[in-house]
Amino acid sequence: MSRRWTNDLTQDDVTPEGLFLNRRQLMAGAGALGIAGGLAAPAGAETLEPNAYEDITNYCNYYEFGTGKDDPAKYAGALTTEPWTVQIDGLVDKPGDYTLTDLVSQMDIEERIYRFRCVEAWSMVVPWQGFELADLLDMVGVKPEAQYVAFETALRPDEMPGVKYPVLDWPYVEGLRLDEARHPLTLLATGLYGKPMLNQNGAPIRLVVPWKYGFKSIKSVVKITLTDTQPPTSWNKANAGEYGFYSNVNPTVDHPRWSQATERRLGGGLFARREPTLLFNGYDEVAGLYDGMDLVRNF
Ligand SMILES: Nc1nc2c(c(=O)[nH]1)N[C@H]1C(S)=C(S)[C@@H](COP(=O)(O)O)O[C@H]1N2
Ligand SMILES: [Mo]
Repeated sequence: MSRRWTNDLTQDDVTPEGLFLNRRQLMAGAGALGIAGGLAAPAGAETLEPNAYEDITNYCNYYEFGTGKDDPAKYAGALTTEPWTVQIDGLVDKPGDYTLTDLVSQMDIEERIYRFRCVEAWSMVVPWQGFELADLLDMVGVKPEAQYVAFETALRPDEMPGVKYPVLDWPYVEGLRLDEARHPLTLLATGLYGKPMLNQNGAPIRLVVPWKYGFKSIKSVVKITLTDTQPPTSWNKANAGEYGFYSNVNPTVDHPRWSQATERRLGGGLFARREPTLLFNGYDEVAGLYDGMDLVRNF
C-alpha cells in the first residue's frame, strides 16, 4: 500500500548490502530508486537527510538506563529482548499476549524517514522501519467506546540500572488519543537504518509519533491498552506544568524554562546555526486532528 507521505519501499527492497553503506551512499541509492520525491519532507525542507547511524544510536534518552545521553548505549545491552510479548488489552475485541514474532509477521514493515524533535530542543532525522499502529489496532479490533491508547515500557530492575532512581514513576507510560494513534504517520518501529532496533533506541518495538516531542515516542513497549479515559503519562506525572498530554511540537509555545522556537540538529557541529522549529514538526497533515483546540492550553 503506498501512501503520499511514505516512499513505496518495503522491507524486501532494503538489500542486506544496504546495511553497510554509509548515509551518503544510502541517500544516493534512494535517489536512484526514485523514492526521494516520496519522502516525508516537511514544509520548507528541500531534503530529509538522515543523521548518521552513530549519532542516532549513541545520543539517546532512555532513563531506565541512566539520564546521560550515552548511558543507554553503554547499559541497554543488558535488556533481554527475546522472547518479547506485547500484552494488548482493554477495549479490544481480541485481547491477549501477542509474541512479537507473531505480531510483526502480520504487519507490513515499511521504511519511513521522519524528523524527530526532542522537547530539549535537539533534533535529528531517522530512517525507521516499522508498521502503522493503525494496522495493529485493526488487527485486534477496537471497541467503539475506546477513545485513547495507553502504552507501557518494560520494567526490569535487574536489567535497568536507572530504575533504582526515582527520576520518573516507573514503568514509563505514555498515551495518545485514538485518532492520533490511528493517524497513518504513527508507527510502531522495529528497526532503523535497515537494522533491527538497538536496545538503546527502544528494542524490540517502540512508538514513533513524529509530530510530537520525543518523549511521547515510548520505547520497548510491553503493553498497549485501549481505554475510554485519558491515560496518565510519565513526564506529565513528573511535572504537569512543563509537559502536557498532547506535547505537539510547537515553536510558539515555549517550555517554561527554554524557548521552543529553534532547534539544534544533531551532527551539525558546534557552530552550526540553529534551525527554526516547525509547527507539528513540519507534519502539517495532522493539523486537522486539533481543529478548534487551543494549542496553548492543550500543550
Ligand atoms: N521508556 C522510555 N521511553 C522513552 C524515553 C525514556 O526515558 N524511557 N525517553 C523519551 C525521550 S525524552 C526521547 S527524546 C526519545 C529518544 O529516542 P532515541 O533515544 O531513540 O532518540 O525516547 C523517548 N522514549
Ligand atoms: Mo526527549
